[in-house]
Amino acid sequence: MKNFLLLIALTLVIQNYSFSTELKVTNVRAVDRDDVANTPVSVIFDISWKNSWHNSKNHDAIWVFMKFNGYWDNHAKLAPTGHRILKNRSKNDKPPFIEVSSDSLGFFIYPPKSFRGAANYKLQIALDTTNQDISWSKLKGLSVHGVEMVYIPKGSFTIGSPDKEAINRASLYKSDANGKPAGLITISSENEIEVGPIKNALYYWSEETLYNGDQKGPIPSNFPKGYNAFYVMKYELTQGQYAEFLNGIPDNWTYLRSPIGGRDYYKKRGSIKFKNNHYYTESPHRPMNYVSFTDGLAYSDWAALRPITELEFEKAARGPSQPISSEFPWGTNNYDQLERYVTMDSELTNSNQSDESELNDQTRPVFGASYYWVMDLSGSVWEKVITIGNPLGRQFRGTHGDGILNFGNATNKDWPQSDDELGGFGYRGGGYYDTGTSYGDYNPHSPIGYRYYGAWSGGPRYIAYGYRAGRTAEAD
Ligand SMILES: [Ca+2]
Ligand SMILES: [Ca+2]
Repeated sequence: MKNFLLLIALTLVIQNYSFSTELKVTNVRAVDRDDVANTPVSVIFDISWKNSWHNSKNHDAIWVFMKFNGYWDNHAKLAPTGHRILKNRSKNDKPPFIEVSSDSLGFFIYPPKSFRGAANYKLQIALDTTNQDISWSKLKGLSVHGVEMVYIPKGSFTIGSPDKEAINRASLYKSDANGKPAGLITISSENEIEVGPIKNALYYWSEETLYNGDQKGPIPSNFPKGYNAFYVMKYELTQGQYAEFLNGIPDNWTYLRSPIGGRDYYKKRGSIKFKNNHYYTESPHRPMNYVSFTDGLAYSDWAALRPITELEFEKAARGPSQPISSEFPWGTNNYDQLERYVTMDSELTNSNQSDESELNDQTRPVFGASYYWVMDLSGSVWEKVITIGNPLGRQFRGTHGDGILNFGNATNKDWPQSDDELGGFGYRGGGYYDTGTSYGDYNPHSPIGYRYYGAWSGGPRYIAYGYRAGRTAEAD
């Protein structure tokens, strides 16, 4: 302990960041190696977030990663072990779980079992000093970033929707020998899925290949189907997170990635501004709209995450429960109880009577929360997901970003790369277009199984289009 105190003189205090939703990372400082106490170069910071949980079904988690700002090759690698919990200010005094990813690009932290409430820890995270050059000047530019996520456990689930109406919205079903619906498909492994008008194969109605999909397959075994465990962002990507990303990439890449510039950007919920050489927003919690798919992919690569597939979207929404007709992610086929809405001043919020701390399995329809308590999968902004309805989508293998972009673009070879209708992704969940626009099949909420635009790769930046990233879990 004495040696540890001596280290204070050698520490660097780094700019504090606060993040989207209720997540805060503060008091960040780097600590030099101390050979006497056998501590490696490490980073100390406080991390706290509200409404965390770990119950018998699943848990939330923060994906934490670090950047050496000012460097092109700037993603910090973490040591596999040697991390410490310096303080636990949560009401449960059991330690949190810390799981460093096998690619060393970040870690998940989540609370101990039987936990519900505010999580608050002071951590000391060891950096990998073997496989990266760490200088004191590099540490000066260090920033720590966090993303709230939800763990979706391994297990079988059923896709599609049992109502006839959903068939005309290109929902996925089990085919009879002639391509007609003969029940629903249960995904009970990551094995290849046959697609076509073949008995027991996956199939769907399609009047427009560009929108609904090419009705072809197979969906390969290494295409992430949602059977294996994965993490998905608890909320849609926010404007605060996207501003953080823009501040973390080199100047000449911001030309490509910045949404600022369109004449109606600020009229239609856009809030990111640029001042004193810095992107910022006064509405950091607002869902990020005006995000193209290539923007979303660039964010995913930078944050060492990945896009999710439309099958993973259905798993995150419905879990293992049996689909009901026109079902929304909160488990009913109506929004009678829903208190989550976009205000006249463009914020996404819960009405005064409800607070997210009251979310439980019974109040899901109030908060619009999915089976696993993922928020806003239906409603708010449309979610861009990898489609099964196009060869560029089906070649997706679920690789993770490595933190490093190429001139502002994601570099993963298996990810689709274009917004101009070449294909590879599509839209799920419906979107909010403007104050006063009427409700419809997709506006602003769409049932889980509806996928009329499930293979439409057009529509770059727009008021109603958002993004949500994921990551494959390494433990079941
Ligand atoms: Ca949404
Ligand atoms: Ca990359």
